[in-house]
Amino acid sequence: MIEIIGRGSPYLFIAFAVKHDRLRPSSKLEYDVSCPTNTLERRPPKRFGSVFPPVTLCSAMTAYPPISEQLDDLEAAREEGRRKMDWAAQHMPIMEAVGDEFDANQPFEGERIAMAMHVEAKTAILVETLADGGAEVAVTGCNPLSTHDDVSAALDTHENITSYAKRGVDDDEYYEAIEAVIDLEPTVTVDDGMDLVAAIHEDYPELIDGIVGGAEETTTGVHRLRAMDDDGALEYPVFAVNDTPMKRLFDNVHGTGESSLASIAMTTNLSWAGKNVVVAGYGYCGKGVAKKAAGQNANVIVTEVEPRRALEAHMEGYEVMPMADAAEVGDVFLTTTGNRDVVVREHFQSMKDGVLLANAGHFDIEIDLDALDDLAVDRYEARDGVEAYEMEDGRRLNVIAEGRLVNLAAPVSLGHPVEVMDQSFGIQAVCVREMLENADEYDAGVHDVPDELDKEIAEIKLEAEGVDFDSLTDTQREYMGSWDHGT
Ligand code: RBV
Repeated sequence: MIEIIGRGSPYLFIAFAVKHDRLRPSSKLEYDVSCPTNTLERRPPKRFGSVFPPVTLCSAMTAYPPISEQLDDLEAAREEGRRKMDWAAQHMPIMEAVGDEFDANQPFEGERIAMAMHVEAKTAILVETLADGGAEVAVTGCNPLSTHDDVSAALDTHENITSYAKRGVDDDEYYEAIEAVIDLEPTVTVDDGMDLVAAIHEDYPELIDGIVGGAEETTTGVHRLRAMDDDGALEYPVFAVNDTPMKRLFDNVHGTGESSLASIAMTTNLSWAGKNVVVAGYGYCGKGVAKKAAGQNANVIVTEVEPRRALEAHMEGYEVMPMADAAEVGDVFLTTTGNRDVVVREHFQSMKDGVLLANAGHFDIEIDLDALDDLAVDRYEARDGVEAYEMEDGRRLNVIAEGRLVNLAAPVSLGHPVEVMDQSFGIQAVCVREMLENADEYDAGVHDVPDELDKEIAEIKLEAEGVDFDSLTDTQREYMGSWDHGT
Protein backbone atom coordinates (compact mmCIF):
# COMPACT_ATOMS: atom_id res chain seq x y z
CA MET A 1 0.00 0.00 0.00
CA ILE A 2 1.30 3.46 -0.86
CA GLU A 3 0.04 6.37 1.12
CA ILE A 4 0.62 9.68 -0.58
CA ILE A 5 1.46 12.41 1.83
CA GLY A 6 3.39 14.72 -0.51
CA ARG A 7 2.24 17.18 -3.15
CA GLY A 8 0.94 16.11 -6.55
CA SER A 9 -0.08 12.98 -8.30
CA PRO A 10 0.98 9.61 -6.96
CA TYR A 11 0.76 8.15 -10.44
CA LEU A 12 3.39 10.55 -11.69
CA PHE A 13 5.74 9.92 -8.80
CA ILE A 14 5.59 6.27 -9.61
CA ALA A 15 5.64 6.58 -13.40
CA PHE A 16 8.65 8.85 -13.15
CA ALA A 17 10.45 6.60 -10.75
CA VAL A 18 9.90 3.50 -12.84
CA LYS A 19 10.69 5.12 -16.14
CA HIS A 20 13.89 6.84 -15.06
CA ASP A 21 15.10 4.28 -12.63
CA ARG A 22 15.72 7.18 -10.28
CA LEU A 23 14.15 5.69 -7.21
CA ARG A 24 15.13 7.18 -3.93
CA PRO A 25 13.97 6.45 -0.41
CA SER A 26 11.41 9.10 0.34
CA SER A 27 9.84 10.50 3.44
CA LYS A 28 6.90 11.67 1.33
CA LEU A 29 5.65 8.24 0.39
CA GLU A 30 5.00 5.24 2.56
CA TYR A 31 4.74 1.99 0.73
CA ASP A 32 4.47 -1.70 0.86
CA VAL A 33 5.41 -3.75 -2.15
CA SER A 34 3.10 -6.36 -3.56
CA CYS A 35 1.59 -6.08 -7.05
CA PRO A 36 2.51 -4.81 -10.55
CA THR A 37 2.34 -1.17 -11.60
CA ASN A 38 -0.07 -1.97 -14.39
CA THR A 39 -2.81 -2.41 -11.83
CA LEU A 40 -2.70 1.35 -11.28
CA GLU A 41 -5.66 3.28 -12.51
CA ARG A 42 -4.80 5.64 -15.33
CA ARG A 43 -5.54 8.80 -13.43
CA PRO A 44 -5.75 8.15 -9.73
CA PRO A 45 -7.22 10.72 -7.35
CA LYS A 46 -4.84 13.63 -6.84
CA ARG A 47 -5.22 14.32 -3.17
CA PHE A 48 -2.90 14.44 -0.25
CA GLY A 49 -3.46 11.39 1.87
CA SER A 50 -4.96 9.36 -0.98
CA VAL A 51 -4.41 5.67 -0.64
CA PHE A 52 -2.97 4.12 -3.72
CA PRO A 53 -3.09 0.50 -4.94
CA PRO A 54 -0.11 -1.67 -4.08
CA VAL A 55 2.78 -1.66 -6.58
CA THR A 56 6.09 -3.36 -7.15
CA LEU A 57 8.21 -0.42 -6.11
CA CYS A 58 10.81 -0.72 -3.45
CA SER A 59 11.27 3.00 -2.98
CA ALA A 60 10.01 6.22 -4.51
CA MET A 61 11.27 9.62 -5.55
CA THR A 62 11.12 12.72 -3.44
CA ALA A 63 8.89 15.50 -4.74
CA TYR A 64 10.79 18.60 -5.92
CA PRO A 65 9.95 21.41 -3.50
CA PRO A 66 8.30 24.69 -4.51
CA ILE A 67 10.42 27.84 -4.16
CA SER A 68 8.82 28.71 -0.82
CA GLU A 69 10.48 25.67 0.68
CA GLN A 70 13.87 26.59 -0.77
CA LEU A 71 14.51 30.16 0.39
CA ASP A 72 15.82 31.38 3.73
CA ASP A 73 14.31 34.83 4.05
CA LEU A 74 11.02 34.03 2.40
CA GLU A 75 9.07 37.07 3.61
CA ALA A 76 11.65 39.56 2.32
CA ALA A 77 11.84 37.69 -1.02
CA ARG A 78 8.06 37.72 -1.43
CA GLU A 79 7.87 41.42 -0.68
CA GLU A 80 10.61 42.31 -3.17
CA GLY A 81 9.13 39.99 -5.80
CA ARG A 82 5.74 41.64 -5.42
CA ARG A 83 7.35 45.09 -5.71
CA LYS A 84 8.95 44.07 -9.02
CA MET A 85 5.64 42.67 -10.26
CA ASP A 86 3.76 45.84 -9.32
CA TRP A 87 6.22 47.91 -11.33
CA ALA A 88 5.87 45.66 -14.36
CA ALA A 89 2.08 45.58 -14.10
CA GLN A 90 1.92 49.39 -14.18
CA HIS A 91 3.42 49.24 -17.67
CA MET A 92 1.39 46.37 -19.05
CA PRO A 93 -1.91 47.81 -20.30
CA ILE A 94 -2.61 44.78 -22.47
CA MET A 95 -2.33 42.37 -19.58
CA GLU A 96 -4.51 44.70 -17.52
CA ALA A 97 -7.27 44.68 -20.14
CA VAL A 98 -7.05 40.93 -20.73
CA GLY A 99 -6.91 40.36 -16.97
CA ASP A 100 -10.08 42.39 -16.40
CA GLU A 101 -11.86 40.23 -18.97
CA PHE A 102 -10.57 37.00 -17.39
CA ASP A 103 -11.51 38.16 -13.89
CA ALA A 104 -15.06 38.78 -15.05
CA ASN A 105 -15.53 35.65 -17.20
CA GLN A 106 -13.31 33.11 -15.45
CA PRO A 107 -12.48 31.30 -18.73
CA PHE A 108 -10.02 28.93 -17.06
CA GLU A 109 -12.24 27.63 -14.29
CA GLY A 110 -11.30 24.01 -13.64
CA GLU A 111 -8.27 24.10 -15.98
CA ARG A 112 -4.73 23.19 -14.98
CA ILE A 113 -1.99 25.13 -16.72
CA ALA A 114 1.64 23.97 -16.67
CA MET A 115 4.21 26.60 -17.58
CA ALA A 116 7.98 26.68 -18.22
CA MET A 117 9.10 30.25 -18.83
CA HIS A 118 11.62 32.84 -17.65
CA VAL A 119 10.18 33.47 -14.20
CA GLU A 120 10.69 37.18 -13.60
CA ALA A 121 8.32 40.07 -13.04
CA LYS A 122 6.61 40.33 -16.45
CA THR A 123 6.16 36.59 -16.78
CA ALA A 124 4.74 36.59 -13.28
CA ILE A 125 1.99 38.94 -14.41
CA LEU A 126 1.04 36.43 -17.13
CA VAL A 127 1.06 33.57 -14.63
CA GLU A 128 -1.08 35.53 -12.20
CA THR A 129 -3.49 36.64 -14.92
CA LEU A 130 -4.12 33.02 -15.92
CA ALA A 131 -4.54 31.99 -12.29
CA ASP A 132 -6.91 34.88 -11.58
CA GLY A 133 -8.91 33.73 -14.60
CA GLY A 134 -9.69 30.53 -12.69
CA ALA A 135 -6.80 28.19 -13.57
CA GLU A 136 -4.65 26.18 -11.24
CA VAL A 137 -1.09 26.94 -12.40
CA ALA A 138 2.26 25.28 -11.85
CA VAL A 139 5.28 27.11 -13.19
CA THR A 140 9.03 26.61 -13.48
CA GLY A 141 11.90 28.25 -15.34
CA CYS A 142 12.95 27.60 -18.93
CA ASN A 143 16.59 28.52 -18.35
CA PRO A 144 18.70 27.70 -15.29
CA LEU A 145 19.85 31.31 -14.90
CA SER A 146 16.85 33.48 -15.77
CA THR A 147 14.68 33.04 -12.69
CA HIS A 148 14.29 35.81 -10.14
CA ASP A 149 13.83 33.89 -6.90
CA ASP A 150 12.00 36.75 -5.22
CA VAL A 151 9.42 36.90 -8.01
CA SER A 152 9.09 33.12 -7.96
CA ALA A 153 8.44 33.32 -4.21
CA ALA A 154 5.86 36.06 -4.63
CA LEU A 155 4.01 33.94 -7.21
CA ASP A 156 4.06 30.93 -4.94
CA THR A 157 1.93 32.80 -2.39
CA HIS A 158 -1.04 32.83 -4.78
CA GLU A 159 -3.54 30.18 -3.80
CA ASN A 160 -3.85 28.90 -7.37
CA ILE A 161 -0.13 28.98 -8.21
CA THR A 162 2.78 26.72 -7.32
CA SER A 163 6.17 28.00 -8.47
CA TYR A 164 9.16 25.67 -8.66
CA ALA A 165 11.42 28.15 -10.46
CA LYS A 166 14.79 28.80 -8.87
CA ARG A 167 17.88 30.54 -10.21
CA GLY A 168 21.14 28.63 -10.58
CA VAL A 169 19.74 25.09 -10.66
CA ASP A 170 21.83 22.29 -12.15
CA ASP A 171 20.56 20.09 -14.98
CA ASP A 172 19.02 17.51 -12.65
CA GLU A 173 17.16 20.10 -10.60
CA TYR A 174 16.03 21.87 -13.77
CA TYR A 175 14.35 18.70 -15.03
CA GLU A 176 13.03 17.74 -11.61
CA ALA A 177 11.25 21.09 -11.50
CA ILE A 178 9.80 20.38 -14.96
CA GLU A 179 8.58 17.02 -13.66
CA ALA A 180 7.03 18.76 -10.69
CA VAL A 181 5.11 21.09 -13.01
CA ILE A 182 3.93 18.17 -15.15
CA ASP A 183 2.77 16.56 -11.95
CA LEU A 184 -0.15 19.01 -12.08
CA GLU A 185 -1.54 16.85 -14.91
CA PRO A 186 -2.10 19.91 -17.09
CA THR A 187 -4.94 20.55 -19.47
CA VAL A 188 -2.87 23.33 -21.09
CA THR A 189 0.89 23.89 -21.44
CA VAL A 190 2.66 27.21 -21.95
CA ASP A 191 6.28 26.79 -22.97
CA ASP A 192 9.30 28.90 -23.84
CA GLY A 193 11.69 26.59 -25.72
CA MET A 194 9.52 23.43 -25.77
CA ASP A 195 11.12 21.62 -22.83
CA LEU A 196 7.70 20.99 -21.30
CA VAL A 197 6.15 19.56 -24.47
CA ALA A 198 9.23 17.38 -24.97
CA ALA A 199 9.18 16.05 -21.40
CA ILE A 200 5.47 15.25 -21.62
CA HIS A 201 5.81 13.40 -24.92
CA GLU A 202 8.92 11.51 -23.85
CA ASP A 203 8.07 10.67 -20.28
CA TYR A 204 4.35 11.13 -19.68
CA PRO A 205 2.54 10.23 -22.91
CA GLU A 206 -0.36 8.97 -20.79
CA LEU A 207 -1.16 12.61 -19.94
CA ILE A 208 -1.58 13.72 -23.56
CA ASP A 209 -5.24 12.69 -23.79
CA GLY A 210 -6.02 15.11 -20.99
CA ILE A 211 -4.23 18.04 -22.63
CA VAL A 212 -6.38 20.38 -24.70
CA GLY A 213 -3.44 22.27 -26.19
CA GLY A 214 -0.50 24.54 -25.65
CA ALA A 215 1.24 27.74 -26.64
CA GLU A 216 4.92 28.28 -27.45
CA GLU A 217 6.72 31.56 -26.88
CA THR A 218 9.98 31.47 -28.77
CA THR A 219 11.60 30.88 -32.18
CA THR A 220 13.61 27.89 -31.03
CA GLY A 221 10.57 26.29 -29.41
CA VAL A 222 8.45 26.76 -32.54
CA HIS A 223 11.31 25.37 -34.64
CA ARG A 224 11.50 22.28 -32.43
CA LEU A 225 7.70 21.89 -32.50
CA ARG A 226 7.57 22.08 -36.29
CA ALA A 227 10.32 19.45 -36.53
CA MET A 228 8.33 17.28 -34.15
CA ASP A 229 5.15 17.90 -36.14
CA ASP A 230 6.93 17.00 -39.41
CA ASP A 231 7.94 13.71 -37.78
CA GLY A 232 4.28 13.11 -36.85
CA ALA A 233 5.34 13.08 -33.20
CA LEU A 234 3.47 16.11 -31.84
CA GLU A 235 0.30 14.75 -30.29
CA TYR A 236 -1.59 17.84 -29.23
CA PRO A 237 -2.20 21.27 -30.76
CA VAL A 238 0.20 24.10 -29.95
CA PHE A 239 -0.01 27.74 -31.00
CA ALA A 240 3.14 29.27 -32.50
CA VAL A 241 2.90 32.48 -30.48
CA ASN A 242 6.39 33.48 -31.61
CA ASP A 243 5.34 33.69 -35.24
CA THR A 244 2.70 36.40 -34.81
CA PRO A 245 3.47 39.92 -36.00
CA MET A 246 2.66 41.25 -32.51
CA LYS A 247 5.38 39.01 -31.09
CA ARG A 248 8.26 38.84 -33.44
CA LEU A 249 8.19 42.32 -34.94
CA PHE A 250 8.50 43.74 -31.46
CA ASP A 251 9.78 41.16 -28.94
CA ASN A 252 12.35 39.53 -31.22
CA VAL A 253 13.48 42.73 -32.92
CA HIS A 254 13.26 45.48 -30.29
CA GLY A 255 13.17 43.27 -27.19
CA THR A 256 16.22 41.17 -28.03
CA GLY A 257 18.05 44.17 -29.48
CA GLU A 258 17.55 46.44 -26.49
CA SER A 259 17.88 43.93 -23.68
CA SER A 260 20.93 42.09 -25.06
CA LEU A 261 22.88 45.29 -25.57
CA ALA A 262 21.77 46.68 -22.21
CA SER A 263 22.79 43.48 -20.39
CA ILE A 264 26.22 43.41 -22.04
CA ALA A 265 26.82 47.10 -21.37
CA MET A 266 25.77 46.81 -17.71
CA THR A 267 27.77 43.64 -17.20
CA THR A 268 31.00 44.99 -18.71
CA ASN A 269 30.72 48.78 -18.27
CA LEU A 270 32.14 49.03 -21.81
CA SER A 271 31.02 51.24 -24.68
CA TRP A 272 29.50 50.21 -28.01
CA ALA A 273 30.75 53.26 -29.85
CA GLY A 274 33.56 52.47 -32.27
CA LYS A 275 33.43 48.73 -31.65
CA ASN A 276 33.24 46.06 -34.35
CA VAL A 277 30.14 44.17 -33.32
CA VAL A 278 29.69 40.82 -35.04
CA VAL A 279 26.04 39.72 -35.15
CA ALA A 280 25.68 36.07 -36.09
CA GLY A 281 22.34 35.47 -37.79
CA TYR A 282 20.11 38.05 -39.44
CA GLY A 283 16.70 36.73 -38.46
CA TYR A 284 14.29 38.86 -36.43
CA CYS A 285 16.56 38.83 -33.35
CA GLY A 286 19.71 39.51 -35.36
CA LYS A 287 18.00 42.42 -37.14
CA GLY A 288 17.14 43.95 -33.79
CA VAL A 289 20.62 43.49 -32.35
CA ALA A 290 22.26 44.90 -35.51
CA LYS A 291 19.94 47.89 -35.63
CA LYS A 292 20.40 48.81 -31.96
CA ALA A 293 24.18 48.28 -32.08
CA ALA A 294 24.39 50.54 -35.12
CA GLY A 295 22.26 53.03 -33.19
CA GLN A 296 24.92 52.99 -30.46
CA ASN A 297 27.60 53.92 -33.02
CA ALA A 298 29.06 50.45 -33.39
CA ASN A 299 30.38 49.17 -36.71
CA VAL A 300 28.11 46.19 -37.37
CA ILE A 301 29.28 43.03 -39.14
CA VAL A 302 26.67 40.38 -39.97
CA THR A 303 27.31 36.69 -40.62
CA GLU A 304 24.61 34.65 -42.35
CA VAL A 305 24.05 31.31 -44.09
CA GLU A 306 20.87 32.30 -45.96
CA PRO A 307 21.60 34.23 -49.18
CA ARG A 308 18.58 36.56 -49.08
CA ARG A 309 19.17 37.50 -45.49
CA ALA A 310 22.85 38.08 -46.20
CA LEU A 311 21.78 40.35 -49.07
CA GLU A 312 19.23 42.11 -46.87
CA ALA A 313 21.94 42.85 -44.28
CA HIS A 314 24.26 44.07 -47.03
CA MET A 315 21.57 46.41 -48.41
CA GLU A 316 20.93 47.67 -44.90
CA GLY A 317 24.51 48.93 -44.92
CA TYR A 318 26.14 46.33 -42.68
CA GLU A 319 29.33 44.50 -43.55
CA VAL A 320 28.61 40.86 -44.36
CA MET A 321 31.35 38.23 -44.21
CA PRO A 322 31.98 34.65 -43.08
CA MET A 323 32.56 34.12 -39.37
CA ALA A 324 36.12 33.02 -40.10
CA ASP A 325 36.87 36.54 -41.38
CA ALA A 326 34.76 38.32 -38.77
CA ALA A 327 36.60 36.46 -36.01
CA GLU A 328 39.79 38.34 -36.87
CA VAL A 329 38.30 41.82 -36.60
CA GLY A 330 35.40 41.60 -34.15
CA ASP A 331 35.44 43.21 -30.70
CA VAL A 332 32.08 41.84 -29.59
CA PHE A 333 30.40 38.65 -30.89
CA LEU A 334 26.69 38.19 -30.37
CA THR A 335 25.03 35.01 -31.63
CA THR A 336 21.32 35.00 -32.53
CA THR A 337 21.03 32.04 -34.89
CA GLY A 338 19.17 29.39 -32.87
CA ASN A 339 21.67 26.92 -34.31
CA ARG A 340 24.70 25.25 -32.74
CA ASP A 341 28.48 25.65 -33.24
CA VAL A 342 28.35 29.15 -34.64
CA VAL A 343 31.55 30.35 -32.96
CA VAL A 344 34.03 27.46 -32.73
CA ARG A 345 37.68 26.55 -32.14
CA GLU A 346 39.11 27.96 -35.39
CA HIS A 347 37.39 31.28 -34.66
CA PHE A 348 38.71 31.50 -31.10
CA GLN A 349 42.20 30.92 -32.45
CA SER A 350 42.12 34.07 -34.56
CA MET A 351 40.26 36.46 -32.20
CA LYS A 352 41.81 39.58 -30.72
CA ASP A 353 42.75 39.95 -27.08
CA GLY A 354 39.87 41.18 -24.92
CA VAL A 355 36.92 40.26 -27.15
CA LEU A 356 33.47 39.81 -25.64
CA LEU A 357 31.45 36.70 -26.51
CA ALA A 358 27.74 36.57 -25.83
CA ASN A 359 24.73 34.59 -26.99
CA ALA A 360 21.18 35.86 -27.48
CA GLY A 361 19.77 32.59 -28.86
CA HIS A 362 17.57 30.38 -26.68
CA PHE A 363 20.12 27.65 -25.95
CA ASP A 364 23.77 27.86 -24.87
CA ILE A 365 25.16 25.91 -27.82
CA GLU A 366 26.00 28.69 -30.26
CA ILE A 367 29.45 29.40 -28.77
CA ASP A 368 31.48 26.21 -28.38
CA LEU A 369 32.59 26.65 -24.78
CA ASP A 370 34.07 23.16 -24.57
CA ALA A 371 36.50 24.02 -27.35
CA LEU A 372 37.25 27.36 -25.71
CA ASP A 373 37.90 25.67 -22.40
CA ASP A 374 40.12 23.20 -24.16
CA LEU A 375 42.20 25.98 -25.71
CA ALA A 376 42.47 27.96 -22.48
CA VAL A 377 45.51 27.71 -20.20
CA ASP A 378 43.69 29.66 -17.51
CA ARG A 379 40.14 30.62 -16.73
CA TYR A 380 38.79 33.07 -14.15
CA GLU A 381 35.84 35.30 -13.30
CA ALA A 382 36.92 38.69 -14.64
CA ARG A 383 33.77 40.42 -13.39
CA ASP A 384 30.40 39.34 -12.13
CA GLY A 385 28.90 37.58 -15.16
CA VAL A 386 32.15 37.57 -17.19
CA GLU A 387 34.38 34.51 -17.45
CA ALA A 388 37.82 35.18 -18.97
CA TYR A 389 39.46 32.35 -20.91
CA GLU A 390 43.19 32.96 -21.26
CA MET A 391 44.93 31.52 -24.30
CA GLU A 392 48.47 30.23 -24.40
CA ASP A 393 49.65 33.39 -26.20
CA GLY A 394 48.12 35.59 -23.48
CA ARG A 395 44.93 36.63 -25.33
CA ARG A 396 41.84 36.83 -23.11
CA LEU A 397 38.44 35.90 -24.54
CA ASN A 398 35.59 37.00 -22.28
CA VAL A 399 32.38 34.99 -22.18
CA ILE A 400 29.32 36.72 -20.77
CA ALA A 401 26.65 34.84 -18.80
CA GLU A 402 28.15 31.42 -19.51
CA GLY A 403 27.06 31.69 -23.14
CA ARG A 404 23.43 31.53 -22.06
CA LEU A 405 20.68 33.89 -23.24
CA VAL A 406 22.54 37.08 -22.33
CA ASN A 407 19.52 39.33 -21.92
CA LEU A 408 18.15 37.08 -19.17
CA ALA A 409 21.05 35.10 -17.72
CA ALA A 410 23.68 37.70 -16.76
CA PRO A 411 23.47 38.67 -13.08
CA VAL A 412 22.16 42.16 -13.95
CA SER A 413 19.81 41.01 -16.72
CA LEU A 414 16.13 41.82 -16.54
CA GLY A 415 14.90 40.27 -19.81
CA HIS A 416 13.11 42.19 -22.52
CA PRO A 417 11.57 45.57 -21.73
CA VAL A 418 8.17 45.47 -20.08
CA GLU A 419 6.27 46.95 -23.00
CA VAL A 420 7.25 44.25 -25.49
CA MET A 421 6.58 41.45 -23.04
CA ASP A 422 3.13 42.95 -22.47
CA GLN A 423 2.47 42.28 -26.15
CA SER A 424 3.96 38.79 -26.20
CA PHE A 425 2.15 37.74 -23.06
CA GLY A 426 -1.07 39.35 -24.25
CA ILE A 427 -0.92 36.94 -27.20
CA GLN A 428 -0.08 34.04 -24.89
CA ALA A 429 -3.09 34.84 -22.71
CA VAL A 430 -5.61 35.05 -25.56
CA CYS A 431 -4.11 31.90 -27.13
CA VAL A 432 -4.82 29.93 -23.96
CA ARG A 433 -8.37 31.32 -23.98
CA GLU A 434 -8.80 30.44 -27.67
CA MET A 435 -7.45 26.92 -27.25
CA LEU A 436 -9.94 26.20 -24.49
CA GLU A 437 -12.90 27.97 -26.09
CA ASN A 438 -12.50 26.42 -29.53
CA ALA A 439 -10.66 23.20 -28.76
CA ASP A 440 -12.52 21.31 -31.52
CA GLU A 441 -11.00 23.51 -34.20
CA TYR A 442 -7.42 22.54 -33.42
CA ASP A 443 -6.08 19.08 -34.07
CA ALA A 444 -2.64 17.85 -33.03
CA GLY A 445 0.19 19.89 -34.54
CA VAL A 446 1.55 23.42 -34.72
CA HIS A 447 -1.05 26.13 -35.37
CA ASP A 448 -0.66 29.71 -36.48
CA VAL A 449 -2.37 32.09 -34.10
CA PRO A 450 -5.61 33.39 -35.67
CA ASP A 451 -4.92 36.85 -37.06
CA GLU A 452 -7.98 38.26 -35.30
CA LEU A 453 -6.40 37.52 -31.92
CA ASP A 454 -3.19 39.26 -32.93
CA LYS A 455 -5.17 42.28 -34.07
CA GLU A 456 -7.18 42.27 -30.85
CA ILE A 457 -3.94 42.69 -28.89
CA ALA A 458 -2.64 45.39 -31.25
CA GLU A 459 -5.87 47.36 -30.85
CA ILE A 460 -5.70 47.23 -27.05
CA LYS A 461 -2.13 48.50 -27.19
CA LEU A 462 -2.96 51.31 -29.63
CA GLU A 463 -5.83 52.42 -27.45
CA ALA A 464 -3.61 52.39 -24.36
CA GLU A 465 -1.06 54.49 -26.23
CA GLY A 466 -3.78 56.92 -27.32
CA VAL A 467 -3.06 56.19 -30.99
CA ASP A 468 -6.02 56.40 -33.34
CA PHE A 469 -5.95 54.82 -36.79
CA ASP A 470 -8.10 54.55 -39.92
CA SER A 471 -10.59 51.89 -41.03
CA LEU A 472 -11.44 50.80 -44.56
CA THR A 473 -14.54 52.30 -46.13
CA ASP A 474 -17.07 49.85 -47.63
CA THR A 475 -15.92 50.86 -51.12
CA GLN A 476 -12.29 50.22 -50.25
CA ARG A 477 -13.11 46.84 -48.74
CA GLU A 478 -15.09 45.87 -51.83
CA TYR A 479 -12.20 47.01 -54.05
CA MET A 480 -9.64 45.01 -52.11
CA GLY A 481 -11.81 41.91 -52.45
CA SER A 482 -12.35 42.17 -56.19
CA TRP A 483 -10.28 41.20 -59.24
CA ASP A 484 -12.20 42.88 -62.06
CA HIS A 485 -11.03 46.50 -61.67
CA GLY A 486 -8.27 46.91 -64.27
CA THR A 487 -6.79 50.00 -65.94
N1 RBV B 1 11.68 36.67 -23.02
N2 RBV B 1 11.12 36.73 -21.84
C1 RBV B 1 11.63 37.77 -21.24
N3 RBV B 1 10.28 37.52 -19.32
O1 RBV B 1 11.81 39.13 -19.38
N4 RBV B 1 12.51 38.36 -22.01
C2 RBV B 1 12.56 37.67 -23.15
C3 RBV B 1 11.24 38.19 -19.91
C4 RBV B 1 11.33 35.65 -23.98
C5 RBV B 1 11.21 36.16 -25.40
O2 RBV B 1 9.85 36.23 -25.74
C6 RBV B 1 11.96 35.12 -26.22
O3 RBV B 1 11.20 34.65 -27.30
C7 RBV B 1 12.29 34.05 -25.23
O4 RBV B 1 12.36 34.71 -23.99
C8 RBV B 1 13.56 33.27 -25.43
O5 RBV B 1 13.67 32.28 -24.48
